Amino acid sequence: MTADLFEDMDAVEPAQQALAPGAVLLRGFARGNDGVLLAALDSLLAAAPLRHLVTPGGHTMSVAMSNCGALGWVSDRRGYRYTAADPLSGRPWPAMPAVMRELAARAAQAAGFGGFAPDACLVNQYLPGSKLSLHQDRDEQDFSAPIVSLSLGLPAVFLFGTPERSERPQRYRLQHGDAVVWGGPARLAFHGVAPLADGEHALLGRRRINLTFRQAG
Ligand code: MD3
Ligand code: FE
Repeated sequence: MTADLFEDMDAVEPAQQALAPGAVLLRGFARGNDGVLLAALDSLLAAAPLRHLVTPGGHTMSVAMSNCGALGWVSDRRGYRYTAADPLSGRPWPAMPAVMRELAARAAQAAGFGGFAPDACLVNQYLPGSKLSLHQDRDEQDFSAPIVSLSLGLPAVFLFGTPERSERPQRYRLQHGDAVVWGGPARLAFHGVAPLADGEHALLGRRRINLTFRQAG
């Protein structure tokens, strides 16, 4: 009886955890929509396949990336930027599926950021061993909008620092269905992902997908 009541409350309002001022973790926020999300993801990746981008320094990233929405984030020897067309195909990035846009807006709302209207969603795929070095996200026009991330598949250790690179980052385990909203003083924090541990996820197999929603333009 009591257990049922608490399950119902979780479904309506998932647990919120403040990681830092402006950074809110919504555990399991997208879990109930994972099937729809993965179907939408499959069709967008068929139009804009995952690929390993090269950094301006000439390193090939271990994370494979694609995008949907009006703008997509790309990197090459010339630098980092947002583009309206996929450089692989020359065509516009696939439209952002409504389920993704709406989940991102609802997560932002739950964290206190009303009116979030992302125009870019970066898709990151991690296989065992893939990692993302500490960095800031600063290629967007307006840092007053938050960034929303959704994690799917294998769990990852997320490294969360401060706007000063020198500060030692905190570590958080991000799991299937978790949403995190990064706004206000957290918006320019250094962050990264530790090398993905091997494992098997019931829906995604041996990989982790992270979606980051941005107001880029
Ligand atoms: C904190 N992605 O795509 S998501 C990225 O798990 C990126 O794939 C990671 O960092 C991933 O740029 C982390 C969490 C995240 C995203 C953006 C942030 C945390 C952030 C922007 C500012 C501060
Ligand atoms: Fe980032």
